[in-house]
Amino acid sequence: MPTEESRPTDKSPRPRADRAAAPDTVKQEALEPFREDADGQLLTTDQGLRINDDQNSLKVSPRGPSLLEDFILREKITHFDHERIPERVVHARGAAAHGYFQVYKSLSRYTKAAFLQDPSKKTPIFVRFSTVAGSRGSTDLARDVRGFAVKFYTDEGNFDLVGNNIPVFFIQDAVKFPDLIHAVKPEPHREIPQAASAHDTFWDFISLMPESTHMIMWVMSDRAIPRSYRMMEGFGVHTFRLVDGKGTTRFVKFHWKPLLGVHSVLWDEALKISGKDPDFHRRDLWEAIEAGAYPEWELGLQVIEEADEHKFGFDLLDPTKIVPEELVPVERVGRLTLDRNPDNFFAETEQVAFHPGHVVPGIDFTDDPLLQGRLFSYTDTQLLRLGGPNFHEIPINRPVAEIHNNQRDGLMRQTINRGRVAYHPNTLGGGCPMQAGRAAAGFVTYPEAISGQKVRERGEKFFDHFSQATLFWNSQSDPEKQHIVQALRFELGKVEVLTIRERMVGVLAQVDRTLAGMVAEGLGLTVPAKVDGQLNHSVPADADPKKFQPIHLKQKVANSQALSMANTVKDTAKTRKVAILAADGVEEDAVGTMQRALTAAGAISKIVAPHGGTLEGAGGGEVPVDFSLLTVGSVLFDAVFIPGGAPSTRALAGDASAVLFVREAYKHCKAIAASGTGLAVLEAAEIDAQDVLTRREGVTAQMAEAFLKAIAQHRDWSRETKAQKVPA
Ligand code: HDE
Repeated sequence: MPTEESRPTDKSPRPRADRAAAPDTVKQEALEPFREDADGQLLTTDQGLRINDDQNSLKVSPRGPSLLEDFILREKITHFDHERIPERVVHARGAAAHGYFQVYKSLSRYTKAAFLQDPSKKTPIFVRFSTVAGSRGSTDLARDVRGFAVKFYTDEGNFDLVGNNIPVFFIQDAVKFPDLIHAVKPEPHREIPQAASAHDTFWDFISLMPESTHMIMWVMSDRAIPRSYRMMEGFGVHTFRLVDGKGTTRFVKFHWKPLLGVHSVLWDEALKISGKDPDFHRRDLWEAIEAGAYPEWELGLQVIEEADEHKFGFDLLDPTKIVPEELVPVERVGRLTLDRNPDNFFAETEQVAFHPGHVVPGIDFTDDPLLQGRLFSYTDTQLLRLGGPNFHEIPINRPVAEIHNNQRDGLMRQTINRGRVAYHPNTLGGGCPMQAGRAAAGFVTYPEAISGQKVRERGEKFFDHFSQATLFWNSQSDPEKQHIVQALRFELGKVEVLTIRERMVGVLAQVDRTLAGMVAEGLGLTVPAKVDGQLNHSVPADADPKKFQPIHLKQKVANSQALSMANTVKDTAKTRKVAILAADGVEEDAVGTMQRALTAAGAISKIVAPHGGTLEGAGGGEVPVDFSLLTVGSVLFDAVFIPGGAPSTRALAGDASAVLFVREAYKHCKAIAASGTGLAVLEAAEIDAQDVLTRREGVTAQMAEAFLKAIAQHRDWSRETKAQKVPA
């Protein structure tokens, strides 16, 4: 039994419930003493000595040798030499923001977690989004799963929900994680390719590990190339437990649903964005928050009674499976808002340390073997990355709840613990710090009943590797299916060893023969009747491989709407970026009317022109240019508007970069509008005016309205087959 308060003296604890709840600004206030602002200040050394000359080192005569005595030079260079810390072994590339979380109504029926009880309570949070495979400096637009890690600074301690934007994972057991990551990372002999899964070692591994197939379907879909961090879902992936005030437990899957809907770019765009703006997602998040267009997500829960644990055609402990929303609906229970950018990337985004083991009373773990492995990994990795056991004292990692324990010392210790006692039990310290009883929100592990033999095995249902991969495929719209096929053709097309490609086509045939056929065609292969040898190579020595081969279990759901982005929110053009393509002689009225309509709808418009500075308008006015054509591409925008003005559109029609700009927007199925002589630019780009929005007579409010509707649709996929013939 867990020990309740042990109190050798009459000192009484201050139960957390008795303390005033921390205000939502508490984390920002806590960070304040650590913030530094050099405005109007004099330059000093790290010791506070004011520096008179920061231009010259100390030398014997102007052309003589430097002196070891120069403590200012040495301090500066030494600090510089030590600026780098190891980047995260995975999820190295990321961007983050501050915000808050608010529950809609008390969740006491499910959990006793204090931050989920009171709808008026705003819990401060810090969220970090990331890619997995690439280095810290790699492109944001890699085809990859995105990390979606949320740190809740609750009054009961930090709760970290360290999830991804894809609800399943590649592997079922933590022991395979280093293998997976070694396979996907740049190949070790020549460190190629960066931030890409399109290479032999990744597909060699995947083709031997059928448990990855479901995840592969997601990663080959456009989910792996989001339009924005603000437009992707988040998932806790594992099944967790909720524990209520009476000690009753239920299983839970955590979801984040973006209010702007789930949207992606096309692979061709991703490749081009990687060149035009490799910081695309990072910039997008930063700019939205600076503009006050705060990104928002709803927290969703799929709650499953403990008694229902075994009623599904999959195992709840298997992280390669989803719980279809048709079987257990997602309850939307609260909202996350990001409203503040970090002040300093390194201090906050780089040094933040997440850990799935950071939980609060009312939230507990399951025996998912991937989750169990993660519980070990995250502290371990911080010890290396952040240099020692005191990383919780780095300002961004400090809980807003007080810390009192007998942990002491270590590298870079900040806390000055007072008193002579650093052990428990004690009488010299009055028994403090005391253990917290349940009433004082002491964490008590859920007493799950377990009995069994020690084995290195997995649950039987874990071996159904393909049913949900097929479910995902069946649930996609036609354009989404096409994109998956193209992604697989691209990825496997980069694989040099033929047998790997062939084996992978064989694996895909287990998901769907049409899918496999389409991929095979692109690779110049045929779908084999049967995979050569056994399907699953993740088999222990001395085991019977037959026992490890995939099984097929009957599933209740054959098609799930929630899995397709075609069914997402498409009712807003908010925060969408529109390029207004113009040159000297543009009609200011057309620009103004459209700009006002876009701004009123919360969209952002930018003037893109052949040169920077300002444009001379047709009416003699000046139109300030935001970007020259040289510095951007339509891949960085959601839509394009070409206003009239004969000299302007003549210049654009004769400018190859302007024509390419429009062609690419068309090819990527984006909303395009042209007014007045703007149609001439469409003609020069050989775009059928029927396929886009045009008005020869100039812009009206109705036209702007129709344009906004088209932007809200994200893309016009009906144009795609035709658009693929566009040379751009
Ligand atoms: Fe992680 N993962 N992971 N992971 N993970 C890390 O921790 C690990 C897994 C996820 O923005 C590391 O602090 C193992 C699943 C995110 O700082 C490391 C296994 C999911 C982030 C680590 C997994 C994730 C990480 C590297 C298999 C989705 C970035 C740096 C057992 C639910 C957090 C660090 C941030 C980071 C280990 C699998 C999500 C090495 C061993 C599944 C979002 O500890």
